[in-house]
Amino acid sequence: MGIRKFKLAAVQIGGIQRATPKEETVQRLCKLLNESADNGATLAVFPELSLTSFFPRWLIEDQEEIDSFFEKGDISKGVVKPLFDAAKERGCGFVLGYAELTDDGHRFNTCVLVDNQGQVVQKYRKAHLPGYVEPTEGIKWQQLEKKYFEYGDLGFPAFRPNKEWIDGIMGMLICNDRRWPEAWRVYALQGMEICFNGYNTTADGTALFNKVENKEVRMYHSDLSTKSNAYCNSCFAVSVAKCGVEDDQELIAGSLIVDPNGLVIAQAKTEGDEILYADIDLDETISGKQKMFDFSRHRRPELYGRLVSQKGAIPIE
Ligand code: CDV
Repeated sequence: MGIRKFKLAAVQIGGIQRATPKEETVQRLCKLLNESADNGATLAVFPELSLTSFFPRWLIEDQEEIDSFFEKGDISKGVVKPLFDAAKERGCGFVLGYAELTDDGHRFNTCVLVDNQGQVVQKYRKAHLPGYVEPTEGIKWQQLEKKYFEYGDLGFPAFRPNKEWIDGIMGMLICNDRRWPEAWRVYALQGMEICFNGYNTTADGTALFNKVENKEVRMYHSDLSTKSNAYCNSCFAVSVAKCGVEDDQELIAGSLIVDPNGLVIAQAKTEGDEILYADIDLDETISGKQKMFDFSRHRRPELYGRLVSQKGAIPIE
């Protein structure tokens, strides 16, 4: 058995403005990774769309500008290379969210897990895209993820990185995915022991619901999704925000690290760059997986057919 205990850093970052050059942002992320490593972390988790402002809030018509938000081809080369170099140099891997443009022209809201050797171990593409394809009239901020991205096509692939670094079963989700228990359960059915989720969640909700939602309620929903799914799947969960004011729009903070009981180990206190640390022992997932949530003894898949045969609710008469 390899390394089951390690120090994790959840790296919350404050807003990234539209005008900020990516090189500058990558330097900021490198500094935060170095600080995480200085404090003994061997894995740093960054949020969704960590390289740019949350551009789906705007209807952008200029294709060149749209393209400027995306990373084309191999993420380990080009503008993000210094972060890969830092990971290798410091022996501290990372999870990073970014907008991906594939060589054959597909666009996804993506994240990668990079190990302590600076190698990409796994890629995940956001499955549950919120928002709309078309802009909504009369509102200041849009939610156009369905316009700029395709639905993730990789499913929910659990993975094991190299054992000499961390010997565990991992999964990744992106922002809205955390609200969908099905995604967590598909991972948990592959034995997932820790789940990483980066988010960019707006503090009011106008773009989705055409009404202002209470910020505290939105924070509560974000926490609840992470805690309840960690408990019901007996895994650690790490949810990390890009937060604060970004181009005039407020994003919630509240990044947190949760244990397999759904209890909070660490939670952010600020609405800007802030690193949370936790000593993770993956063996803490075993008890829940062997008792309350021993799937092989207690699940009743023969009764769950609707979960995969039906999409929307069909209310009974
Ligand atoms: N970036 C996101 O996926 N945001 C959604 C909002 C739009 C509901 C979220 O789940 O936080």
